[in-house]
Amino acid sequence: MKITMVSLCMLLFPVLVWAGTLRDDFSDGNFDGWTLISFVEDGGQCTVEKGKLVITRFSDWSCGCVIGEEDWKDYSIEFDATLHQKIGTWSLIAMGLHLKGNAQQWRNAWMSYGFRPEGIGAYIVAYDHPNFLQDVMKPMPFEIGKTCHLKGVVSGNKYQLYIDNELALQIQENRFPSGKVRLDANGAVVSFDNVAITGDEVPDKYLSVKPRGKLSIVWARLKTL
Ligand SMILES: [Ca+2]
Repeated sequence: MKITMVSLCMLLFPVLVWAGTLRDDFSDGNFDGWTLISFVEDGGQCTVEKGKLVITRFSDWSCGCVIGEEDWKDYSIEFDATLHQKIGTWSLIAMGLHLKGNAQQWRNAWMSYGFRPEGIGAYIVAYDHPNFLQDVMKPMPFEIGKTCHLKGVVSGNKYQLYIDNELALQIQENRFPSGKVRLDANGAVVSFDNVAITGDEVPDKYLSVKPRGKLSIVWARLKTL
């Protein structure tokens, strides 16, 4: 019977794909697993304060933390974010989806919420350095110091931005078939918390587990079975 069940599992395994969720609430005091990248070399700053990821960017270009793999296709990323201080002309909470390239030549669908010269609101930019392939805006109220819930979803060539669980904007763009994920601050001090990335290629992982935390104990027990 055991052999039958094992054979069945082996047969089904390639067919069934479970979406994984990568979570980080920064409660362990670090952003291990993420890579800090600034668009320009004069940099920005990233710290973890009171269990939140805080990205500070003193100029208009973005500074961000990147995670994931270049072959990630359909996924969503959601998080709580607060813009604490407006510094630049562009002061934004932002994220990059289907990110490829190095820090100086990024290409991605870039979604943001906050202040730009055009006004206050939600934006999606399809960006292939140095070209803006698409740039769409929706005016929306925005408040400094207020926490909002942002969600970016990519499904095939469709990119959607949700703000506080309402669909704010969407675009179709065929030029970014897959890529990593980035959290950004633009000309602002922004804190991020409760990040969850879900997708078929995304591993099931909680990044704030301390070395001697629960998961390590479970893993140790599994290995002794
Ligand atoms: Ca961590």
